[in-house]
Amino acid sequence: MSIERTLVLIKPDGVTRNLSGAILARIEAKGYTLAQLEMVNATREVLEQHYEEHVGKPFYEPLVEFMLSGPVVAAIFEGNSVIAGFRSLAGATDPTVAAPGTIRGDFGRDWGLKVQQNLVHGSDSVLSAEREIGIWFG
Ligand code: RTP
Ligand code: MG
Repeated sequence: MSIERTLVLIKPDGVTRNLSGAILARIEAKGYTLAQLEMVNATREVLEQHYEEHVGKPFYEPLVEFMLSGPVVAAIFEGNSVIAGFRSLAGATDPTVAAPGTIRGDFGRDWGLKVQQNLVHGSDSVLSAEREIGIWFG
């Protein structure tokens, strides 16, 4: 057993398309427990910290602009191996190849947009989860 915490973000595409409830329900249905939940208008400062590993990549600026385009739902979920488990539920980064049944495979968009509008973010390691939870929840 490895009880972990992960940071989940529902990106502006998920919020504006009224998918927040459906996405949270899928995560809870898999057995993960909601520990904290907040709706926020992200600031550029927060996004610069959150996406610091991507600074300089071609999609970085469009990604930050996209994340500033509307409210974001930030959540902490807890559970056994929730970090890998949530990423598996989210599916591949590119919605075009994300498997059907995953959040991104079922709902995500990559139709010639500047950045993949793939609905959710999930931390990718124990270290990034703690770092990202600190950024979004202090
Ligand atoms: P995330 O961090 O959002 O959970 O997604 P990820 O690990 O699957 O993907 P990552 O490589 O960390 O990229 C962060 C987000 O940047 C956008 N992106 N667009 N070539 C592109 O158009 C591109 N590449 C990345 C996506 O929104 C991705 O989730
Ligand atoms: Mg990532």
